[in-house]
Amino acid sequence: MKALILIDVQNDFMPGGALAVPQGDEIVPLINQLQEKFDLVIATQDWHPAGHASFATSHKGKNEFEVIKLDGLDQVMWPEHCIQNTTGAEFHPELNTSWIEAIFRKGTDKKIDSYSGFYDNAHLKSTGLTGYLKEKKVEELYFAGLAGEYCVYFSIIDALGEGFRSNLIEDATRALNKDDYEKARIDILRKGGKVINSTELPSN
Ligand code: VGL
Ligand code: ZN
Repeated sequence: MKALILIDVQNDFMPGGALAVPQGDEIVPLINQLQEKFDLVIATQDWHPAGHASFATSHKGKNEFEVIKLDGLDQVMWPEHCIQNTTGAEFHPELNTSWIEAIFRKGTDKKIDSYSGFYDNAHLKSTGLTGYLKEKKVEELYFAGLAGEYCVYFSIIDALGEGFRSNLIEDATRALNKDDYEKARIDILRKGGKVINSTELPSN
C-alpha cells in the first residue's frame, strides 16, 4: 500500500500568509491531480495554541527568525502562524480534501514545536501516525507540501526511521530557503529516501 502524505498545505504557509513559503500555492493544483494515484491520502496540519513557544512574540526581546535554545533544543522564532481555528490554519481553499482519510495535527503542545508529522521536535510524543499507517498496511510513503526543509524534511526523516520507504515528490513542495532545502534534500538521500518528480509516478 502506498500513501500520499500532505504536509501543512495551510493558508499561513501560502503567499500573503503569516509564514509564507515563496510560490507555496503553486503546488496545490499538482497535489490535487496526484491524490487519486494513491491507496491512501493523509494530511498533517500545523495547529498551534495562541502563545506557542515557537512564536517570537512569546519571548521578550526575541526577533522573528532568530534561533534560541528552548529546553536544550534549537528553536527558530517564527511569526505567529497556524493558530488553532483561525483562517491561517485552514487548508488552502483550493486543496481538494475529499480524498483525505485522516488529518494528524501537530504543534498543539504550547511548550514544544513539532515539525514532523510523527513526533514532536524532542522525539518524546508520537502523533500516532506510524501506528495508523502500519494498521492500514502502508509500506511506502510519498510526501508533498510545505515547507520543504522544515515539516516535509523532518517528516521524511522520521518516516525513514520508522521503516517506511519514503519519497519526496520534489515538484510538489516549496521551501522557505534554497540552501537549507538543498541540505535537507541531500540528507534525505543519504538516509535512504528518494527524491522524485511527479512525472515518475504512474499516470492515470
Ligand atoms: C513549519 C515552521 C513552523 C512547516 C511549521 O510547516 O514547515 N515551519 N511551523
Ligand atoms: Zn508551526
